[in-house]
Amino acid sequence: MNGTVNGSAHENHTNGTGRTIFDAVSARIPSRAALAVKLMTKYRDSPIQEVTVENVMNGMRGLQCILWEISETGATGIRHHGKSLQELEALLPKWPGSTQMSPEAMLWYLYTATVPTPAEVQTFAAEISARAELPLEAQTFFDSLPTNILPEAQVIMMLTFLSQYSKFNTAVSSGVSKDELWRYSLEDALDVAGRIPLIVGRAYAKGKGLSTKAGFSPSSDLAHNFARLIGKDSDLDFIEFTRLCWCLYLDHGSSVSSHAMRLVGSAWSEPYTTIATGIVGGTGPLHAKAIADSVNFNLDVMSSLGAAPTKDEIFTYVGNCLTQGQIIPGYGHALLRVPDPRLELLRRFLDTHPSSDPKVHSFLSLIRNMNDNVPDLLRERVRGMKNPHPNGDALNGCILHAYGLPTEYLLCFFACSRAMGFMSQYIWDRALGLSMERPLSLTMDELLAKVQK
Ligand code: NMX
Ligand code: MLT
Repeated sequence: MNGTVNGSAHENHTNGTGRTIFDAVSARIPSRAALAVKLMTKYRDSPIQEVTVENVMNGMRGLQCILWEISETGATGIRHHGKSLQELEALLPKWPGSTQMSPEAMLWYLYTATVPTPAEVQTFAAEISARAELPLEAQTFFDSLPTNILPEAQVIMMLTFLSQYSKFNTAVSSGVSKDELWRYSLEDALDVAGRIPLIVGRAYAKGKGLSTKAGFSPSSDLAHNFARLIGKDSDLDFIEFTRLCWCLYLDHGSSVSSHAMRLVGSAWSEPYTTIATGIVGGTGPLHAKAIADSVNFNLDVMSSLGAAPTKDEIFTYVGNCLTQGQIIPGYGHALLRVPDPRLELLRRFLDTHPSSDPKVHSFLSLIRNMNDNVPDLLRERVRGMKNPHPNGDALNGCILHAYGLPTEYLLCFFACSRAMGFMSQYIWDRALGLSMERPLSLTMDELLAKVQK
């Protein structure tokens, strides 16, 4: 057995088909640990950047100060271990029968910086699938939650309930060496990867009055299993889109949700509660709540202007919102300074999977029309806005809505992906023995005194 506390963890499902994720992470640790030591000895006091007043006043924008092992983020889009999403799309093995990126393959890559073989992807998927179960008392707890609580609140509560099953926590309290804690966090990470789609699926089933009996099939991948849980087993386009979306949103550096998890996890909070924190971060309308807000905004536009408004009509409608001081969801980005590269992949999916339903077709062409025209208005009206382009949230939720996923489940849908992706950072934080986050804080008076000195 790998990574068990007192033999309590699952046996890994190698099936003789290749390395397990534990083997692959373990193989990478010596070289990364050596690099960490080099940085912290030879270059410990070397400056990399000046800190300006703007960095401090402006939510740490532009400050390169959080170590992120799995990706580099910049103005033009994310690179995971040096590779763009487009490059990874070409490189990573696909799930049999799928044309889209595989979340399992991408996750493996995030954890290990190596492209998995198809056999490794199968083994990894089986490993996660085998962990997709909920203890009976957790099921009872979940069933006892009233349905008038938001799905994300139910998921957050369930995750905090599940913290009692954290193998990482058990390892810490049993005095396991710091050097070995990554194994237990990886145990939890794999449990969470199986459990979070299950929890979200149950929240959906409960809200919709569907049977909650569906479980994971070991021969299906995560996306297909999730679709089964929410009764969309036969909607192949939905399954394909889930694969793509989950790959695109696993990680985007220290975004609010990820940074929240990074901060909390840095104090060794166990993975379940850490992930709940990330979902809390996602509830902000400037961050992931923008996904649902964008769908609702576009539905309002459609009911006011119809499916094919002119540019003038769009300008008048959106202009009025701006006059009222509203934020237009789905436009702008705190980091990107070009159109969100994820949009290109989302749009390509739409082009290659056109809907035969005329209502869906007209809603999605309205979004395209909005995405083409709103930036011109934002350029004109919101002078300080650094990036008037649509971001991924202008489209991702709209496509899911068109597939019949109601807006109230969108945050949870994306939480599955962000939770799984972030855990690849969490385990590296433990493997490299990185410190708890604790920056210094200062008042505006102190800031002024510093610059006037
Ligand atoms: N609608 C109206 N005003 C905006 C928008 C927008 N979509 N985006 C930025 N602004 C305003 C912003 O409020 C700020 O105003 P002020 O100077 O009065 O404070 C000004 O433009 C400059 O903002 P930026 O520096 O360009 O953007 P910032 O880094 O502060 O914020 C976001 C980035 C993403 C928070 C902001 O663009 C926004 O609120 N967008 C809408 C919500 C959204 O779509 N969020 C999803 C984020 C991306 N994602 O992929 O998850
Ligand atoms: C994300 O993927 O969470 C967004 O692009 C937000 C961000 O990067 O800040």
